[in-house]
This record gives sequence, structure tokens and C-alpha cells, in this order.
Amino acid sequence: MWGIIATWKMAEKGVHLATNGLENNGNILDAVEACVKDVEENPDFSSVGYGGLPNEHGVVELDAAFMNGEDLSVGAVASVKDFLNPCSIARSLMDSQFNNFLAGAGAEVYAQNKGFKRQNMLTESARKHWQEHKKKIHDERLSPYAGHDTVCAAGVDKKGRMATCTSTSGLFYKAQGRVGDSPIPGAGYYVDSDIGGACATGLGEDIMKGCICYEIVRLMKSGLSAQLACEKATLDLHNSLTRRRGKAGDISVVAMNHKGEYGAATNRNSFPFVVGNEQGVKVVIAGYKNGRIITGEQDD
Ligand code: SD4
Repeated sequence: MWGIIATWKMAEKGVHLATNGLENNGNILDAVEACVKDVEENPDFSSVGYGGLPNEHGVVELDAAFMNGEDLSVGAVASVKDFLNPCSIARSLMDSQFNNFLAGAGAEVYAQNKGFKRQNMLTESARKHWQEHKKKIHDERLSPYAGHDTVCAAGVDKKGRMATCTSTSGLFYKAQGRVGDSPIPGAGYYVDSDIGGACATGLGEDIMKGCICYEIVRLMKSGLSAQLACEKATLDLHNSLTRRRGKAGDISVVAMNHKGEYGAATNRNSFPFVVGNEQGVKVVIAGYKNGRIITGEQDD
């Protein structure tokens, strides 16, 4: 028994890479990293890594995190510029006892010293998008936030080890230095090999308000299936924010328990995610309609 689950269809190729490793007795840390790196390195994805959309000043600032469900180690970086694989920097930060979460210049000095690959992360098409939209955002007072596509993955290997990894360029046109949920343990991700793991995508400012990934793992610990834990945590947070604040931003989550059973939930119309296990790799869609969450496999 083994498996991996990841957010958005863009993770499909990465999930294939990860399942190849897991099938052949690979370690879950390597599997989730392989999945997320594949998305980070693809310039066609405008919400993660190379090709990610920049902040209000036209600078790509990246957040990423890694958690090992065996010993609960966490490594994370926030607002990091000019490195190809923030998820790998986050992974290496898990190893030390202190200084596991580095931001901005400090994270970049660390990555440089560790020999991580440096490169300009702003592609020409991301720069054009920023150029074209900044005037519109300003003139028409549009919300810069449109869509949400953090990549994150959680899974379990044949030895029962679990891990999770997240990576994002955050919200398009975000303020310089703005950090979302993706590098924050408990909010953007959480995993415990004795129970299960979860990770999130959506409006970080709202996801943080519910520490939703810790909540999902806690619900699985109390006996809920991965699916019910995702649904309950998402609906509770969505309803609570709506009642208290009048609205809730996008919240989408995926989870897998230590037996490889998975779940997902969202408060959007449609949230595609990818699952890989002994049965193969498939894209599944979760959706939210009339206060209820539904999931189904994607028709090709
Ligand atoms: C954030 N959760 O920074 C991320 C946004 C996201 O594509 O999912 N972005 O708030």
C-alpha cells in the first residue's frame, strides 16, 4: 500500500514521476519532491516556481515547505527570489534543529551557500502578464487575486512513511514580502505518519484563519476518513468565515491517511486534483454546490 495526492491537474506529470519511484520502493520524501519540482520547473505554470506570476513590483517571490511525517520535521522558505527549486531548499532546512524556516535574504544566502541552483524566475510571458494587468488592476480597482494554484503533494510510501511538500508564487500582484499559507505548518500543510497528511491551495489569508491542514489531520486522528475530514474542515471554515466576515476566499484541500486512503474538498465550483497509487494515476474533480461537496473522476 502506497499513494500520493497532489493539487491541480498541473501536477499530473509530477504524480507520474512520484508513483514510478514509490512503486519501486522509493522514499516518500523523494516522491513528493519529484512531483513538486516538476511543476516548479515548468514555465507554463503561472502560479509556481519558474514562470510564476510576480508581485506588485514585478518580482517573483516564492514560498515553499516540506514536512516529514516520521519525525514531524518542518523546513520552509518564504519570499525567496531567484532559485529554481524552493521546495528542495525547504527540504534541506528540515535537517537542522534550529533555523528551519527562513525568509527573504536569509533564505537566499542559505540556498546560495548550500549550492542550490540560482536563476531569474521571471519569464517573459509572466513579465508581460504583469505589465498588461498592473494598469488594469490599478485603473479598474480590480482585485489582483484571480484563481489559485499552489502545488502541493502528500503521500505514503511502502514502508508507511509519510511526507508533504508545498510550493507557490503566491497571489499575483501580492505586496512585496507578503507570505501566504503555503510555508506555514498547520495552515498550508501538515503530516504525521501515524495518522495522515493534508495540504492546501487557495487564499492563504483565509486558509490560515482555520489552520486547516492541522485540523484535517486532527479529524483523521479522531476517526474520520480522509474524505470526511477534508469536507468537515473545509465546510466549517467556509461557514465560519462567511458568518463572521460576510465571505470566504477559495479553500481547496487534499489529504491522504496512513493507509493510502485519500480525500479532497473545496468551496469552489471545481477543483481538480491528482491521485497516484497501485491502481494508476487519475485526475479527480472536487466541487462545491449548494453547501455540499462532491467529487468525481474527470471524464476524458
Ligand atoms: C497563497 N495559497 O499564497 C497560496 C495561493 C495559491 O496560487 O494557492 N496560489 O495564499
